[in-house]
Amino acid sequence: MATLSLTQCSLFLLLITLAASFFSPSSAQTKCNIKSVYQLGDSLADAGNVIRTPGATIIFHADRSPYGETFFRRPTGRFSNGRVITDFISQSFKLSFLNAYLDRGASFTQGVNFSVAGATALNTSFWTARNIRLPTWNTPLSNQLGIYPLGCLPLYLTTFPDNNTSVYDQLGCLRNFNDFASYHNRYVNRAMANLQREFPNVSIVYGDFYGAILTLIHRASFFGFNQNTLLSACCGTGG
Ligand SMILES: *[C@@H]1O[C@H](CO)[C@@H](O)[C@H](O)[C@H]1NC(C)=O
Ligand SMILES: *[C@@H]1O[C@H](CO)[C@@H](O)[C@H](O)[C@H]1NC(C)=O
Ligand SMILES: *[C@@H]1O[C@H](CO)[C@@H](O)[C@H](O)[C@H]1NC(C)=O
Ligand SMILES: *[C@@H]1O[C@H](CO)[C@@H](O)[C@H](O)[C@H]1NC(C)=O
Ligand SMILES: CC(=O)N[C@H]1CO[C@H](CO)[C@@H](O)[C@@H]1O
Repeated sequence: MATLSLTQCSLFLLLITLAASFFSPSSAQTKCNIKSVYQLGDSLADAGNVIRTPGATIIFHADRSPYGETFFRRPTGRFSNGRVITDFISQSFKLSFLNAYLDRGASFTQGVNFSVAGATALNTSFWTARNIRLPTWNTPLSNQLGIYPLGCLPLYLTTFPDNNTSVYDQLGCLRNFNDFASYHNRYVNRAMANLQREFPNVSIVYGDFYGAILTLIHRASFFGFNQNTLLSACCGTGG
């Protein structure tokens, strides 16, 4: 992987973290100035790759309003009304926002954003061998990526409704999907431990999105969310 031939002061994010405070005091942030950030991921961190992938905007609409309306004031391909978490990390290191790697002519001197919405951890041949069809624009990442509690997402709650109340946990999330996400994330942690052994001089950070989102749902009022509409989407698919 080309991204691993990094200098000591590059940050290699397999995932995105909720805040710079996730970094321990002994981390790269305090030892040296971070000069660049390399991001891999999916729609949680996509800064404009999928909208540059031919055909993808038929399903992924981050090229249009209301995406981007509160910060960039225009859609940038981020799956957010404003910045994605990588943008906050870059800002905290006083770096410019990461450019999408498909953005021809953009500057990559401070790192690059490889995240693509809908990315799969396994490559396309894995799926076709099992007769599972993916969209032709699917962008596989050879890396394992952590995922959030899928069973709490409005999209999944809407797509897989169930009259059997015991399939939901006390938060109203679908248990099976969350168990599956936890299982996946356990393997991500193992893979990252191996990667860290292989590249001892690179800071590899695991952002625990799963735990962070569960905390957010548990303490919704504290974070300023309305408990009653927490698991509903404002618009679009699900809710
Ligand atoms: C897909 O992944 C498998 C397993 O990691 C690997 O053996 C294979 O070479 C990869 N195929 C492509 C087309 O990258
Ligand atoms: C749930 O129950 C309602 C009313 O009995 C029924 O119309 C609906 O199809 C059921 N939904 C599912 C997902 O089983
Ligand atoms: C409801 O779901 C639980 C947990 O998945 C399952 O054990 C139980 O058999 C289901 N009940 C019915 C009536 O389908
Ligand atoms: C890691 O950094 C140390 C100190 O700069 C250096 O001695 C060592 O060779 C480096 N190891 C690798 C694998 O690059
Ligand atoms: C704000 C900024 O400079 N970020 C860039 C990140 O990538 C997107 C997509 O390439 C660009 O539109 C932004 O300009």
